[in-house]
Amino acid sequence: MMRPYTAAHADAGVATPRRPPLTVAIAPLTNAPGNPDCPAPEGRLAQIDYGAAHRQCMGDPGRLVVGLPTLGEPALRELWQTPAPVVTGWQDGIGYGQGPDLLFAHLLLLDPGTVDLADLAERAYTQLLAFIRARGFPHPLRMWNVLARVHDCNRGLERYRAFCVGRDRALRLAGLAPTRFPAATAVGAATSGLLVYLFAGRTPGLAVENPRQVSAWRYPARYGPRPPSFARGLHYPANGSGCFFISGTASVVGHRSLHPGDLGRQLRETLNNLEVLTDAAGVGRPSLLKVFLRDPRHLEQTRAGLRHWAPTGTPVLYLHAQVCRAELEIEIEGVCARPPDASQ
Ligand code: 3EB
Repeated sequence: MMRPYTAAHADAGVATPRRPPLTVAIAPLTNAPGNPDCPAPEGRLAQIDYGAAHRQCMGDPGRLVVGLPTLGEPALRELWQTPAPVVTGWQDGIGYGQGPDLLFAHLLLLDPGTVDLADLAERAYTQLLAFIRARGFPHPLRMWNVLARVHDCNRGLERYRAFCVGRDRALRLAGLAPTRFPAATAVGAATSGLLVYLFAGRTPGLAVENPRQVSAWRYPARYGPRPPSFARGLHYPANGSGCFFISGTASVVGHRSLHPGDLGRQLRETLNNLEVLTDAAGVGRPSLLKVFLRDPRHLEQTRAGLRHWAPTGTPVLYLHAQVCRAELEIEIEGVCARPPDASQ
């Protein structure tokens, strides 16, 4: 039942031996590693489960429960595997799994709403960036941000926009130029807490921007005092054990949201954006997709629309989440992989 997809990229001119590739798969919640009945395999870099509330698992630092409900049956989880042994541990509230080429790390901060979310986001990012640097993986490649009450007000600013202020401060203080920003997703959850988790690398990735979209870090000030600091997509070649990370992608053209409130049109625009981005990156169709829906009633319509676009058998994980612009109904992220044969 588990459908692994291999993420491998041609790594021209690299003298070091190619490692076996990274794989990312989604699997049913049952009969999968992480079940009490089924111990974690050697090379499990990260296991991301979805549930009602965020939860770090003290006994298993490589496992994270993200407080977003999955839509449809059966409940699914995400598994990231590297063939080499993975070291896991805890440090100052950060849980991690470390493979040879990638570091997985997660941090969950209390977010009572009395603290400025800009300050909280800056703290989370500063802590995570210092941690990955100290472990020898200084390059943030792919980051997920899950916020509570994303559209509520934080000192006169929408909370998502306050989050962007703090994230941008921390990334810039860490000396990261915008061209080195990671691929990212930022969504709202019904559960409390600020959850940030990531993959980081020993070497930098290569950011790819979307020709149909203004780079998020160049958004005009009408979307908030500091723009969202992320790249639309990012290549990470790493000895053949890499992939292309696709950021959360929505019905944004230029910098504007198109088709407010219209799921069908937003889905088509989003798929168009994904198509143009993967073309620009020189990769094929994503081999794994994650869909964030503001309204769970849109599940069947979205499924039907995606069937025509994603190759048959592409694993798709549907999650109930708030997209960070209030007028957007849907956001889609993904990972692009190539079978190892195709990358030689
Ligand atoms: C957009 O294109 C839609 O703030 O990290 C997508 C992916 C979006 C990531 C983020 C925001 C973020 O602007 C929103």
